[in-house]
Amino acid sequence: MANALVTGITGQDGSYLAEFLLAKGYTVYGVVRRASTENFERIEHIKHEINFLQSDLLDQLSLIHAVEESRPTEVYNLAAQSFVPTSWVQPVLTGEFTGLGVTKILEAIRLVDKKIRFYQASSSEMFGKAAEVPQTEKTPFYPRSPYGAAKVYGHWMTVNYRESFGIHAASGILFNHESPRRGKEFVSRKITDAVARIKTGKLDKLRLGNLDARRDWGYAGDYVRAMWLMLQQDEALDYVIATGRQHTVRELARIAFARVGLDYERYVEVDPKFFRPAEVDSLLGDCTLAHRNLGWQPQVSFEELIHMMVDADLERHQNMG
Ligand code: NDP
Ligand code: GDR
Repeated sequence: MANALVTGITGQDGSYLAEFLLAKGYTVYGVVRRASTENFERIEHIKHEINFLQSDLLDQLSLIHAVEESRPTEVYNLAAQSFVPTSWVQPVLTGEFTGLGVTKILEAIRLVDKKIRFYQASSSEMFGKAAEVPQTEKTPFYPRSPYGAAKVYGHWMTVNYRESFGIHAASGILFNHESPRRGKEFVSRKITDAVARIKTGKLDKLRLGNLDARRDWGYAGDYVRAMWLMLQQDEALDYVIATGRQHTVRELARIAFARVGLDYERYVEVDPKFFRPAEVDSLLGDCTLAHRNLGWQPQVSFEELIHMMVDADLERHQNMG
């Protein structure tokens, strides 16, 4: 059966993709970087089924070794410094992980075996100050953060290795996707975790930034299926993956608080500390191409997603006592 190599396997998407690939019968190899404390919370339940390889996006040789050792038919590059605000604090490091890291993996593939199929985790943040609504594969990029700019570079390198060396390299332009495994600094999880803490008497107020920002939010479990589908096609292309529906942060908060019978207006406060130097006000994706070519469409609605996240956080906080 096929081998798959996944970078970013300890992250939200990596954990869902690993589950998905294992269920399909793949032998899964996961790139992990050494930490003083093991960071396997999201993959605890499947870690005995994964072959871990120590490597880092900053370290070219370790990536070549990872590809040589795993002999994959498919490589999924999910690793990145993925939190937009941190990219203003550490712009150079973000460029090295999120941008140049892509080239390092592509080089490893080119050296070891050009027949390996490659998936790059591109992002709707590349559209930034969006030139049109909704955004498609043809919408020009206008990134608004060092993170977005680094993703644009990684995206174009993926296209270039496809066109220059004939590598089956696909770039998934994924819009925001969330789950109970989302990092707690991202707005959806920050809200659902706070709802659970407020409900269990551990927190009084929730401080947020721009409540009017609009995003096209989907469920991570649906989105990893799209990644895999892209690598099963005869021709590698770029695909927008989105729900085609948009909500504000305010609506997200309202639905999350309402799930436990609370009114968000009593608990949410705006704190300018969370405003960004340049905001991406509005993103909305059009996934017609993915629907047509991949037969992909999202299965979990926005409300179901937020309810799922609130329920999981509430259960966790109740069990913690
Ligand atoms: P997470 O932040 O949850 O996970 C990021 C992963 O990257 C972690 O496993 C992390 O490892 C790893 N990583 C970071 N730096 C390095 C490095 N130098 N070397 C090796 N591994 C590293 O992100 P998500 O799962 O949410 O996202 C997956 C990918 O998809 C990212 O590239 C993200 O930018 C992109 N994306 C995400 C979207 C979303 O809405 N979730 C939308 C569009 C794109 P560690 O555990 O050691 O920190
Ligand atoms: P984003 O996700 O920047 O879109 O990037 P995030 O959840 O951080 O922000 C979404 C929107 O919410 C607004 N916002 C807040 N955001 C955070 N984190 N904390 C707050 O308190 C807060 N208040 C309001 C933000 O200003 C923003 O407009 C995510 C990441 O997963 C990227 O890696 C990925 O590429 C994109 O989604 C698509």
